[in-house]
Amino acid sequence: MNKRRLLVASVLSGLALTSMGAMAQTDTFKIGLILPMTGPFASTGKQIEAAARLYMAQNGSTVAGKKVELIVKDDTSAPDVTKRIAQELVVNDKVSVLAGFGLTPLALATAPIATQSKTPLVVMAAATSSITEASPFIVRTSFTLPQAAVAMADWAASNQIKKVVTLVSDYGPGIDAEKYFKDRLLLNGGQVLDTLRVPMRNPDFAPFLQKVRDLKPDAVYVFVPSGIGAPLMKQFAERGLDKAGIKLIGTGDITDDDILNGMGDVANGVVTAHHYSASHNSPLNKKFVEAFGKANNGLRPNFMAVGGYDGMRVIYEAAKATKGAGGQALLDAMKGQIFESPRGPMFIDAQTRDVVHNIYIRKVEKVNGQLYNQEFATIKDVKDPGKAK
Ligand code: VNL
Repeated sequence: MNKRRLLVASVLSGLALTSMGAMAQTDTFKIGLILPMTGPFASTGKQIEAAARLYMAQNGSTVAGKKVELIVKDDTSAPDVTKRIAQELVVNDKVSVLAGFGLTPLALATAPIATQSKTPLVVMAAATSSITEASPFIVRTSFTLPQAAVAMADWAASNQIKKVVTLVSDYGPGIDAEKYFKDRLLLNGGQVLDTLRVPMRNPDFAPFLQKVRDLKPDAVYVFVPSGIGAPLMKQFAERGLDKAGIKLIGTGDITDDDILNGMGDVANGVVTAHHYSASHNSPLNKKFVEAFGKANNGLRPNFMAVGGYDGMRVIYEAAKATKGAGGQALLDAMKGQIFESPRGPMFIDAQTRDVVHNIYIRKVEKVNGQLYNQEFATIKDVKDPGKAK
């Protein structure tokens, strides 16, 4: 008798467990957010996580009747770690979406996981043009380097900057930044005196900046990833390039809002092209910057934060449309989304799954004693030039 009772009890509790398990699965919508939270690119992780949490605080933690669970993991910016974490999130946690991806190599390493498991992968930071072609399940809410580079080359050529030396981080986004700037400047009748590439990790800019000084260009055009702009800027001044009349221009990654205010006078007047400035003049952005600061000890959101915030928007709206279903349906509901971002108008091109948005030309200026990228010209609805074949 006892035996029978035990058996019934265990069958019942087993049933309870499975139905609870099933419930947990269908009643939650899991987002795996993989970011560099430690190491030289930790500011990117910090900004994106803060933005994702802000989006959830403002838009509720349920979507399509399901509880949204954000699982944040630190990949330490090592591609093999990103890939392993993604695999675990898909297999063990059964996430509906993989998101984050602070650097190009991290996104590229993980692309096969998205394809094999048919899991939408939202790139919130990495910006090499080709990333979206690495998997049909990749959607991007950050930007692409060619978008910013072409705009910068057009501005330079029409502003008496004819002779330029390029100086970029030696990996995907840097190569894009160099190529698209150079080709466009040449097309505009300008000259590129040299193309310098610095190591991506722990770069020593001094010998490269000395070379720039010796070549006496009108300007040096720079790409370094978010968080690395400050030492570059410091050495630019220390080597006396500003005194020698050499201008500093680049993509907005060098005047990153996360660290811009600490760069001091050397940053003042630097002109860059990018899709987001914390001082973008719109009611939506003012609200975003204020709420972000309030929730994060006064921290200023940078372009990484906006990529994370908009990425969450794309995920939430897609989940609403599919009533929480994942896979191909969720991916399809991400394509073609059009909305107002803190950066301005933006949409996800349904063909390329890449972001289309305005690129702004900005100049660093002091506003109420603080350095900001002040937008003064707009190139509207820019598609990724890397795909306009
Ligand atoms: C990348 C591009 C990374 C732009 C960045 O900062 C950036 C990338 C970490 O694609 O690796 O500003």
